[in-house]
Amino acid sequence: MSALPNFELHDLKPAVADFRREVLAGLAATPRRIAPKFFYDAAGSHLFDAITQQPEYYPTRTEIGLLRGHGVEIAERLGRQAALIELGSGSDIKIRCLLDALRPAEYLPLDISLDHLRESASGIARDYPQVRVRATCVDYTREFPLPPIAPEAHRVVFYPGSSVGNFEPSDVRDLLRWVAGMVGPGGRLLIGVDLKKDPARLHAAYNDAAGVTAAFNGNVLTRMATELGAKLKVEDFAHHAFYNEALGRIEMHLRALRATSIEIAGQRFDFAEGEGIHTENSYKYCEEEFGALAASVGFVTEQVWCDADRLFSVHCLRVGALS
Ligand code: AVJ
Repeated sequence: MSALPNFELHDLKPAVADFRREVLAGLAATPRRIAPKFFYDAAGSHLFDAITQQPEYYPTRTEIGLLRGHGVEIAERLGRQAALIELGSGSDIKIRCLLDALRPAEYLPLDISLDHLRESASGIARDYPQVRVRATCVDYTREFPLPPIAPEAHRVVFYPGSSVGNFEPSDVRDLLRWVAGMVGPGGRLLIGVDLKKDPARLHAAYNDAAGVTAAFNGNVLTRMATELGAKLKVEDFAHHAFYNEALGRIEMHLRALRATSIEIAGQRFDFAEGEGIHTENSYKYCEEEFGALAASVGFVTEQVWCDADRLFSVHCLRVGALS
C-alpha cells in the first residue's frame, strides 16, 4: 500500500492476552459465555460482511436505505466540517453514504479488527482525499485515549448497525455517557437501532438458510484453536439462535451436539450434550424505549428515521446541557 498523506493508523493492540483471559473466565463462568467482540478477527469480519448480504438479514440494507434516503436531512442535523468518529468501522457502504452527505473535516474510525480497519479506512482515505482519516485499532467498549481533536471541532459519533444491541441495557447507559463525554455538550450521536418486531422475522435474520450466521458464530471456536492453541472440535458445536421475547433480545449460543471438551492452557472444560456457550445478545428496542434510555443519560432526541415497515431506526441524539 502506498502512503496516503491523509491517512494514519494507530494500533492500541486489543491484545491476544485479553482474548485468552476473557475466554478462560467465560468458560469457567455459569452459564458459559464469550463476548461477541471476539467474533471479529479478519475471517469473522468477512463472515459478518457475508451475513449482511443474506436475504434474511434486513438490518444492514434497511439502514443503508435510511442513510441514503435521508442523507441530506441527516447532514443538516449533524452539521458539516465535523470530526466524525465511527464506533466499529463495520460497513464501508454506510460510512461512505454518510461521508458523501456530511463532508466532514476528519474521520476517526475505531475498530477491534486491525486488518479490516486498515483495509476499509485506507480505502476511504484514498477515495476522500479532502478528509483526514485517523484510524484507531482498539476495543472501544472500554475507555481509551482518542487521537487529539482540535477543541473547537464539532464532534459527531456514528454508531451504526445496531451494535448497541450487544450491550446489556444497563451497560448501554455507560456507553452513551462515555460517548456524550467524547463529543461534549452540543455534540451529536447518530445511532442505528434495530426495532422490536415479529419474532419470526427476527429468528430468520439470525438463522439464514445459507448458514453464514452459523459459520460466524463457530468462527470464535476456530479463533480459540488457532490463536490460543485450544484443543476442541468445532464440529461438536452447533449454532443456536432464537428470540427471547421476555428479554427483547436475540440470543446466540454454541451448543454441544455431544459430550465434548475444550482444553486451553492446561485447563479443561467439559460439556455435556446440549450444554452451550452464550456468544451474543442482540437487544431490540421500540423507538420510544431507546429514546427514554438515551434521555436518562442526558441525550435529547432530535430526530428518528424509520423505514416504512418499521424494521430499523436511525436516531440523531444531541448531548444536552445536563449530561
Ligand atoms: C453487529 C451486533 C449488530 O446483532 O445483528 C449478526 C451481529 N450476529 N448476526 C447483530 C450479528 C449475528 C449484529 N451486530
